[in-house]
Amino acid sequence: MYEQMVTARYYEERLQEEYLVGKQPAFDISAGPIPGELHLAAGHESSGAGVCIHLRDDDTVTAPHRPHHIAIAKGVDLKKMTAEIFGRETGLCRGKGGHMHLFDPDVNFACSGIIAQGCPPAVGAAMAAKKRNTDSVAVAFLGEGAIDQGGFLESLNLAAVQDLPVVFVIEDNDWAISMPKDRVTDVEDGSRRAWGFDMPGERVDSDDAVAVYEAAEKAIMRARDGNGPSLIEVQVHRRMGHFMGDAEAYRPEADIERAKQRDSIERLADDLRAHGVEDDELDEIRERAHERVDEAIAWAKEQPEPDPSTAYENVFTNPPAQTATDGGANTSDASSDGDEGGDR
Ligand SMILES: Cc1ncc(C[n+]2csc(CCOP(=O)(O)OP(=O)(O)O)c2C)c(N)n1
Ligand SMILES: [Mg+2]
Repeated sequence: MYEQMVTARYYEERLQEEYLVGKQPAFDISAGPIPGELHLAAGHESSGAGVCIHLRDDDTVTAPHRPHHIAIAKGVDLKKMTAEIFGRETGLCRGKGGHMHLFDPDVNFACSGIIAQGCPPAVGAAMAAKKRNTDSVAVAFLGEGAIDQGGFLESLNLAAVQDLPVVFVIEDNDWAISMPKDRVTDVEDGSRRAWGFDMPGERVDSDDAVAVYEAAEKAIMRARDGNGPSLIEVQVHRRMGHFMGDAEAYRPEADIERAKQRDSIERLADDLRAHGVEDDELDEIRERAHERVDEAIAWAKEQPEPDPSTAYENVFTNPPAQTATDGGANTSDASSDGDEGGDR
């Protein structure tokens, strides 16, 4: 878990550096090697690592718009994921998805920029696992800002009524962009949403990866043993802005400070030391993680950019008339074009 967490933290530190290249002095979001939005998950690492350590490749994970720590812990190929974030041809989605739309069928991982969107597909994956008589499970991660979405609540209901092997994990970082949690819900403990669906709900109230590990173990074993769904809420902290470039004028300074002080990585390191792990060993893990990240980023930056002529392959839209290759008469469904990679 420590290795996954330090990998995720360092990965994002490196992405942050790469992201800022070419974007300043006036912040130009479309410039540089990583154009578009970038939502960093520094401060969320305990949830990804503490949950995914219990999962196998054949288990499904869906994640929201802040996905890197979860993708890394689920075992998504770091090189292909990085190439995707840099918009390269060899990326997980041929550079068309970017950082919010990673999709890796090898380890059954997907994420989306639409909040709570991962819940129905996770329930679908759980239903498929049950119908196939396997003991695979599905886990849907979402932010506390998404717990009033219909997709989430309907997913809880279907999962409960059909006893499906799915676990919902709410990452509560107290903020939904600039909106504090207490302005959108009177329910302080999001795991209580489970009560209305007669399923177990548990909140991990601290940045303690070991406590997440224990709560997730119970929920995932329950799902794997055929005993139905559970809901977990994990308190995490957003160490950064909502996205890169967010000046956070809405956020009290003390809240930013608090987020930085409650570091689940430091806490886990302290726990490990208390259990006899030497500093040398922790250094070694960190070095190995840094090497892996640096290698993935260097590899991704050398990858080719996609050929512009492939822009409308494998997407659910047609080219605008003036750019259509058939002279503007294209009325076909572009999603059926381009057989290569069509399974993605
Ligand atoms: C259905 C939908 N509505 C609105 C948005 C815009 N949006 C993007 S992130 C976000 C807040 C998400 O907050 P939370 O779920 O707590 O996740 P966090 O960013 O804190 O990790 C919103 C409203 C969206 N992506 N999808
Ligand atoms: Mg949030």
